[in-house]
Amino acid sequence: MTTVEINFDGLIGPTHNYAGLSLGNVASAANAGEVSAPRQAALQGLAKMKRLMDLGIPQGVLPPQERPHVPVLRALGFDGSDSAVCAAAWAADPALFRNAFAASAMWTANAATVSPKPDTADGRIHLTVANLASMAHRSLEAPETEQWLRLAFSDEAHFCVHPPLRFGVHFGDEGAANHMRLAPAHGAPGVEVFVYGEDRGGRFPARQRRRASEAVARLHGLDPKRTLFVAQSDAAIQAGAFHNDVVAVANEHVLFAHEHAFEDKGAFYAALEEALPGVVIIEVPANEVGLEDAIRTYLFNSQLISLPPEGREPGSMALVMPQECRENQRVWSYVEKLLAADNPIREAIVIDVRESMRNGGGPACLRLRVQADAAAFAAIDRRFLLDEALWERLCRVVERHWPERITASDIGNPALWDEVRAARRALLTEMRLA
Ligand code: SUG
Repeated sequence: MTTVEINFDGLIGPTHNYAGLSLGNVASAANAGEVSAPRQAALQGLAKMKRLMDLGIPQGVLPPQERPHVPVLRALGFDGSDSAVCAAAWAADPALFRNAFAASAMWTANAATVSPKPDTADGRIHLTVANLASMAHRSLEAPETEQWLRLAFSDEAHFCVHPPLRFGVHFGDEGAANHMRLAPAHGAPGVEVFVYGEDRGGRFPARQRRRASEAVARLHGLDPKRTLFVAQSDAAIQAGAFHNDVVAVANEHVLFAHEHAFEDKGAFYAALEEALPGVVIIEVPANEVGLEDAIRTYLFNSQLISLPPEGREPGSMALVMPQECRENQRVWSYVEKLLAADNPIREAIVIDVRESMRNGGGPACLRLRVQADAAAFAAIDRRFLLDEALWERLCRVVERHWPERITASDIGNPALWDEVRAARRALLTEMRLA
């Protein structure tokens, strides 16, 4: 077995709701207060995992985190039983409680930054847990994320898991969503591209600090000659591209990016071409797909994947894209043109992750990529790897335990708190993680 790429998707948790918590994420703001469908959301996510598994691509899964996050509420002075803590927090500060209720750990592209063996000085796979300091609800995720990653990747002969960066927003780090790796093949040495934002006083904040990216590159022992730090364009951030993966995606030697993704694209493309001769840069012109359409449809938040060679031209890739792309005439015309042109992207696989999309999370947000050779693959804790049987069992747990819908006022309902806690417990038991 050569080096494979495993997608670790976050299983969408039973508290999935629309609370409008993310400034700069236009979908989250637009849908604030709407009724969510957690059961359907989780089944959509599971269907996406199955679709990739059926293509022969290894698939992993990370469980939802404990929400409501009772420990953080206790640490803020609410006490009593778990239910009493929640009731007191909801009564005193509903906005705080909504932050402690978010299911946002589903977007595992923000769980960590991952550098595979061929890029690191010690030849191990390095993972740095993202601190997600910029948004209150997301800043709660790091400790449990670290716990799961340490369990899944516990074999120190192959993996090195780093804790989240300190210094809060000063070193704001949002993980793989602002990181791209380009290489001739998954198993070959690659160029790691860290995309950061610079606050220019606009209405929306930049979330990824350059210093954070530099720290991650140091911790992973990356070769400076094959490491690029690139500023995200402020125009993209202000249009609602709060992470780079909303306007660009890379796979092997292919970069697929919007014309306005980067502040100085000329310098970036030149540096990339020098570091990786043979790189294919597919730039989508703004007059064909404007930033607004790109952000509404999440074309660039597609998963760009290498397809197994059976029955295909070698080196064929596919974009696993949200159905919102199919529904937008301008974007779909572009996709049809792209598929007909001479480049490695041969297929568009259209999927439905509408519930996640309505919070600004597309297919690529829902997965963390880990590239592993045969020995590292064998060393991953099997409980986090999906096969047909586990997939079936997870679907049954979701169907049985996940709430059908959550309204804005349900978030303060004690019966719902009990229901979602029991749902997560049932899932952890099924995954043998309880
Ligand atoms: O951080 N949405 C997430 C979406 C993350 C998407 N991830 C990537 N682009 N990789 C965020 O803004 C909304 C939650 C709410 O409003 O209820 C939210 O957290």
